[in-house]
Amino acid sequence: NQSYDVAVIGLGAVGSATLYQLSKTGAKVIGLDRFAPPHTLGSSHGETRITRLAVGEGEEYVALVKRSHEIWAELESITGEIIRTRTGGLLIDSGENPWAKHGSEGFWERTVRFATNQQIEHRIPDLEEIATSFPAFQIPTSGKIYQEKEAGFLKPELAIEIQLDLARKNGAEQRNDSPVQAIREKNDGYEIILQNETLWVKKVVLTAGGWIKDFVSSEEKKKFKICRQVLHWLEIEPGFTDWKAYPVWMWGFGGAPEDFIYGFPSLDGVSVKMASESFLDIGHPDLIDREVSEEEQQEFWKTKVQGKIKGLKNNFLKSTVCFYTVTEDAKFVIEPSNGREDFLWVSACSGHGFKHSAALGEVLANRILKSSILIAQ
Ligand code: PYC
Repeated sequence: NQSYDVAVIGLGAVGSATLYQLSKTGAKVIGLDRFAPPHTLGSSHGETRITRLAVGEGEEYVALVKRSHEIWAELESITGEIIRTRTGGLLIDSGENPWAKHGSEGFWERTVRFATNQQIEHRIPDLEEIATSFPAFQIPTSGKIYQEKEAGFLKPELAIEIQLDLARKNGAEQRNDSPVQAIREKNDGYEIILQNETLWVKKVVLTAGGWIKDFVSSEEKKKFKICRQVLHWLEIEPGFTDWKAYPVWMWGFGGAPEDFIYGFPSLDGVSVKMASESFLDIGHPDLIDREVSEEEQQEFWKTKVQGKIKGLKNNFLKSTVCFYTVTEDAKFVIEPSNGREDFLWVSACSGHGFKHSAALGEVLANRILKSSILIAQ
């Protein structure tokens, strides 16, 4: 059997970051993925992800996103590629109803509070100013706006690819198309059962996204909802506004978690990417419908675009499906498996994880390397 110090299972946002960080330490590491990352079947594809510093989901996440920005800057200087683009960001609350998840009640207020506490540069612009600068947003007079300077977007596929490339250059092994059949606990390590091979590893970091459900107990499975998400690229109405100059934006407009839209500046001058969120539990990533029907697009147009966003045509140039793995409180899960610190499982970024992933990889790499076999339950 081949043997390694650490196996990282699942090479998406957090797994690729963990493999990269481990590879810098000289440990003998292997990364495994059921597909060939960066791929379009998980939670980290679709061109862009928002990054913002005042993380309304929890003040404890602010340090993680700040550290991630530093790591991406390091990766950019190593490779000459651009992972993060600072566009500024708007968080709009229609003020008609408290809105949920991005979300939970008071998300806008928490964002402002965390920005103030953490000295994050921000302003509360008035509606007239935003109507002049960004006329696409049809914000009701009850609306309120938070504006953050450091917000912007990340290129998720590029970030994953760079971290995996660098990890391999540092000596990490990477196996694509290698679904793990089972992980068997031994006294001094783990057997990782692949289709035609068994690996022996001292430690495991399981970063399999929604596929974590294949490896945890039935009780633990219940913690995770698998929620299908659809990303749309809508054609720009020529001459209305300069969509390339827009910030990233998030907008809550009602009392349900789905009463939420977000979007990006146009990258190509032809289309704008925007999306909503769904919290319906599909059960397992393998059960997700990957097709997007015209009916679904028209429903999105009617309920999420019409009356809210101007300067876009009812013409969907592209729609793609990804998913969130979601916990009840939208907090991340990092847990020793069976009480063993030498097997960490990590999941459920609940739709707000990508911006934290580089730093999470660093945290996980440090923690797994320091771990000894058993901790008291
Ligand atoms: O975490 O910034 C975020 C986000 C926006 C929309 C979905 N996730």
